[in-house]
Amino acid sequence: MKTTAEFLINNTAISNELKAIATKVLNNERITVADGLTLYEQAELGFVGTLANYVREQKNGNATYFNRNFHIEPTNICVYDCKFCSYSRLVKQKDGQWELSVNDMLNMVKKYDGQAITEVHIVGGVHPRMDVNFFGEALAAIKAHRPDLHIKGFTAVELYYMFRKAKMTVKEGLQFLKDKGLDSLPGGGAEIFDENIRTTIAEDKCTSVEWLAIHQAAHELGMASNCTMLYGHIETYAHRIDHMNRLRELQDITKGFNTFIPLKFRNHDNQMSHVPETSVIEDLRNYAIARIFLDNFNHIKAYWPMIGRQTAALSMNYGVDDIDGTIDDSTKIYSMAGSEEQNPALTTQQLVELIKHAGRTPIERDTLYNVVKNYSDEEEVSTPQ
Ligand code: V47
Ligand code: SF4
Repeated sequence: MKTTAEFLINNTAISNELKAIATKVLNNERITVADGLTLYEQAELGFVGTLANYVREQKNGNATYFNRNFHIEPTNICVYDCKFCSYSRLVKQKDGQWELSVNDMLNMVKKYDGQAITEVHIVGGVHPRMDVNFFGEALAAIKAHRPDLHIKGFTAVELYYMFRKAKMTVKEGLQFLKDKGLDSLPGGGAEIFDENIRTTIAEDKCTSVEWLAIHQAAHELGMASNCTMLYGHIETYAHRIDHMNRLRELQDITKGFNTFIPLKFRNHDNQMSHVPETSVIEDLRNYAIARIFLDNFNHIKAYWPMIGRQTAALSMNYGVDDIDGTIDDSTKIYSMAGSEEQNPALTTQQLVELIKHAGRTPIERDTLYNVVKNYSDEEEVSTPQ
């Protein structure tokens, strides 16, 4: 509520610099890169939380969104060797690898026949032989079987590799996959855009400029997408703000991003296991600052399988208005990296309860934030902007 946020401006314990930022936020003015950095460096959780909650309630009222989805991870074989990744196996490794055929993927979709699932999220390693035609065939088979299912698939990293191999321009490749049934892009592979940090933790994979260009091209073809930021490893606060600023600039041009998803670095069983993980307080501060900084994003998503149900519940008071989906134990990316949820699966009822216990109104959405069902007893539904 504005009155709660206005209290910050009258609080003598708060510096004038922070009060000036609070005034901008309460007047719905955009904060600058320097303001964002000041928030990271100086603001306590209570301060950013109050402002973020103000922004969140202005944009989404009391609603917290979720969807019914499952994941297909076609392979964990990857030509890259990102230092933070616990999931991939290099092509030359002999154990623990998996590769799904088109039929395997179709059978996974068939498991959900008759269930009110609205989205399948397809993401995996960058396999040297799973090419654009293979994925085109998979998309077409899934669409033919279940035309109503929204297919959100492939990070810009996977797309960049498969288009380059097929000698297709980004636009040609995206159009090809769109024609086969691809509806939107997930937000993975963004990691951190700063070129030095990116090269250190994710050598050789598509650059920040290429990642942004693929999302821009998707938006221009009428496909929505998500975006992420992998934080809490070797990056600085300045790198986080720079990352979000590049996203904010693209969003000003295309308005094509649905949601921003901060991804907390997990250090289990990867080449960066020596890097300590961030605290929950830092995670909540990060959600809040993202909510304040990204004024042209309608939604901020906390990915519950990664941070766990407790932090997901807390995050709804720190700018988050979406906690992703039912997942149904179909993803390994985070459980292999040491996430809170080892076998992530929540029924719709459990998600609804989680949101209600946090004092929010559960709204089931589809991928594009159309309301599927309002689970509150209240009459009023907060419509997405
Ligand atoms: O790009 C990999 C991250 C991403 C680790 O768009 C790690 O709706 C933390 O992007 N610690 C893939 N993060 C997953 C992703 C995603 C997830 C949920 C929803 C959506 C969406 C997108 O996972 C990778 C990378 O940034 N990741 N390893 C790790 N150890
Ligand atoms: Fe491959 Fe993605 Fe893991 Fe990097 S993060 S090694 S691109 S699966």
